[in-house]
Parts: sequence; C-alpha cells; structure tokens
Amino acid sequence: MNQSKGMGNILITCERKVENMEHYYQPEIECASREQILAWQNERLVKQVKHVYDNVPYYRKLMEEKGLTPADIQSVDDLHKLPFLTKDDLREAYPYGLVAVPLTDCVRIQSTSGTTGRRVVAFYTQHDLDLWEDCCARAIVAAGGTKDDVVHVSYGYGLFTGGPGLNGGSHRVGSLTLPMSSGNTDRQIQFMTDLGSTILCCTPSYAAYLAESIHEKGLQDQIKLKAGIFGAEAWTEEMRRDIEANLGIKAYDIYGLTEISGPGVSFECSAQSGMHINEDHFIAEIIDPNTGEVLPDGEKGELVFTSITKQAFPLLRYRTRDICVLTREKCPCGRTHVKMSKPMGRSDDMLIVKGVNVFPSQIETVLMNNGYAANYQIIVDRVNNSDTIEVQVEMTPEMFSDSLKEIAVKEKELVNALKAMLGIYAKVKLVAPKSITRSEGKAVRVIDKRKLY
Ligand code: DLL
Repeated sequence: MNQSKGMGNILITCERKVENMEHYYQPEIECASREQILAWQNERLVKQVKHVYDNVPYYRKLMEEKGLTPADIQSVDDLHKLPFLTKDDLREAYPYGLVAVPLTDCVRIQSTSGTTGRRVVAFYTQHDLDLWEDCCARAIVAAGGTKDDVVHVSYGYGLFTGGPGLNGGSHRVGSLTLPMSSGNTDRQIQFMTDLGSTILCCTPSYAAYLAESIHEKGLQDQIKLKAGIFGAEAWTEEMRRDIEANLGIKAYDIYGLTEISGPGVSFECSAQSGMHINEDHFIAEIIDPNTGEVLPDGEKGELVFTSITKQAFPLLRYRTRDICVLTREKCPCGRTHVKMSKPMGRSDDMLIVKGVNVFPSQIETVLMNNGYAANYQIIVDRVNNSDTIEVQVEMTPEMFSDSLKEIAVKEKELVNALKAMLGIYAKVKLVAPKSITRSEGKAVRVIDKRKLY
C-alpha cells in the first residue's frame, strides 16, 4: 500500500495510536495532527499560488486587479485575500484558459454533464490522477474495503468523474474492480450475484433502484454486498436508512466535483456523521454566499475549495455553490481532517417559491418520514402570476389503492406534513407505483417550468 506519496521530507506524526478496528489507506496522513495538516497546507498553498500566478495569465490578472502578488500569501491566514473563482470564470476561460502546465504534461480530461451553458473541462497530469485515486482509495478503505473485496462501480464511465475515480481508487486498494458503468440493471444484478460484489459504488438514487429491482426478482439472499459508497447527488438520512435496510449494507456518503478532481474530495467514515475533507490536498472555507465573508466553523454557508497539490488545473478559492457546515470535533474514527455535513442543497438549486426558500431535501425528508420511497418529482410553475409547487410521489405497492377517497386522505396528510416543514402549501399528487422514471445516474427531482417562460 502506498502510504506516503508526495509528502516530501515533512515529518509525519500520528495524533492517535491506531488501535481500533478502523482501517485507513494512508493512516499517517488521515490521522495526522492538526499542526501537521496546517504545516502541509501552509507550505503547499504558498507554492501553489506562485505556480498559478506564474502559469495562468487569467488568474494572474484577477490577482493583479486586487493588487496582489504571490508574496502577499505567506500562509493559510492570507487565503482570504485571494479572489474567488466561479463557474463563470471557468466558462470564460474555456477550454484551456486555466490550465497551469503545458498540455503535453496533461494525460486526462474529465468533464461535467453541463446541462446549461458550456461544459466544465478539467485537466489532469499523471501526478493529479495519482492523488485523486489516493483520495478515492481512502474512501473505499473507510467503507471497509480491502484487497479481498469485489468493488462494483456503477457510476458512469467516460467524461463523468464517478466511474474513473472510484475505479482508480479500487485498483489502488487492490480490490477486484468491476467497471460496470451505469445502466442495464438486469446485467448489473446478474454480475452482482455471479461475481459476489461486496461494495457498490453508484448514485444513491440508482442504489435505491437496484435495491427495488433485486427485491422484485427475489434475489436478496444471493447478494453479498456489505457496503455502498454513494454520492454525486443530494440524499437524505431517511434515504440512507432505506437503502441500508433494503440492501442489508452500510451506506457511506462520498462528495466531490469535477472542478476540484471528482469523487473523493471528502468521504464518510464509520461514524457516518459527515465527510472528512482531504485537507492535505484541499483547503475548505465556508462563506456567506451573498457577501463572500468567511464564516466560522459550525456556521452554514457556501463551500469554497482551494486545491493545493494539483498541477494541471489548480483552482484557488473555487465557489462550489454547495451549502453545508464544517466541524472540527474529534471524530471517533481517529481521522483528524475537518468534516463537512451533507450538502443541504446548492445555492443555485434552492427553489424560491412564493418568496420562501425550499430545498428539495426538505421535501424528501417529509416523504420518507411518511412511509414513501424516494421516487418523487417536484414541479414548480407560475400560474396567474403566482408560484405553484406540486409534489408527485409514488405510492408504495403496500399502500396502493384504487379508492379515490383513500388516496385523497393520504394526499391531505402529506400536504399538512409539507406545510409544517416548508411553511407553504404544496399540492400533492399520489401516483401509481413505478410510474416515475428511475434514474441510472443523477436523478432529476425538480422541474422548474418558470425557467422555460
Ligand atoms: O458528481 C463527482 C462525484 C462522483 C461525487 C461520484 C461523488 C461520487 P460533478 O458532476 O461535477 O461531480 O457534480 C458536482 O454534485 O457540487 C454537488 O452539488 C453534487 N454532489 C456531489 N457529491 C455529492 C454528495 C460529481 N455526496 C456536484 N451529496 C457538487 C450531495 C453531491 N451532493
């Protein structure tokens, strides 16, 4: 196992003696003392700012506009002086404007799904791929993965980072890797049973769909899964409980974004209470999304990342739009890296309905607490100059009824529960089981028709 890549000659210390059952891919990094982590960050930040200033004219101009030179950044304490980067910068600099090394040194491109506007393309040197795969390997080992596991990767392969990231991480751990990619659910289940997959990596919505299909086929007893590593989209604790119960596994969250490398920017440990950010590679800040002011730990705001080890596409103070909270309380797993909460939504995904902020995750929580599965869609519209919101949700087969009266009672119950959570009226329409299209990748939960006018 590779345990000290890229550490230079910096002294590595372990804060806790590792005597528990927790396993680590790079224990001396994952459990390093706070002083050690800060020392890595200070040294790497200073180098990275110089690298970007010298090699990325687009970013040098942004710094110059603020009257900054690399000499102004001596440590993490100076980070707040640097300008933010946003997705608009990435679009403006597309495709090569933020690449910091000669293209001949780049070996890979990955890209976002880019539903609106230009896609984001990210570049990697071999060094960048190595570090990214280390991050994914940390996530797999934290979920209990070893070289004895069969890691079933059902994230999409190709431009999307999910498949390649977890695939690389699984190789590093030495697990037997099944590069399934997404789709063809029957084949997924066949391989899972025939080859004895033990760790499933896919979006949580696809995990829920796979669980549903496995139960329909009556194959629960032939599934050997013990853990799942699910991310790339928002999912609630209620959905975690459902997936864990239906697949008989422990479900771990994993977070990341193409701009910063892909999956593995942060990952969950056995405590399942937030994701450790790989702080030896990424410095995290939380800011007020409206003012840009840096907020203290524990306050909710927009997550901002500075990548301090990437060579090809190093983004400084990149605004993710993801809303979450950072905590530095001691984690029982022994890891010392800061934890981020599950993203509570994206500042640009937040719906404003009748002037009220609504996050789709709030709706999911209500549905699941009332016995529904996560098969739903939220339709927002504007009728006679007034916003409307409708939640279409599938009845489970057990609650399915053709009595209109019974359905109306259930709908009313949900309307009341949603009103209590959101503070506004949302129409509820119960639909037949299996009538909402299942997702094989990131689920599309919200249709905002107001954007079409
Ligand atoms: O979704 C990378 C990824 C692949 C992460 C596989 C985890 C597993 P993008 O397509 O660039 O990259 O989308 C990034 O997805 O800014 C979040 O809004 C959202 N996201 C990613 N992971 C989570 C998660 C990949 N665990 C965007 N929970 C991010 C909630 C997530 N949202």
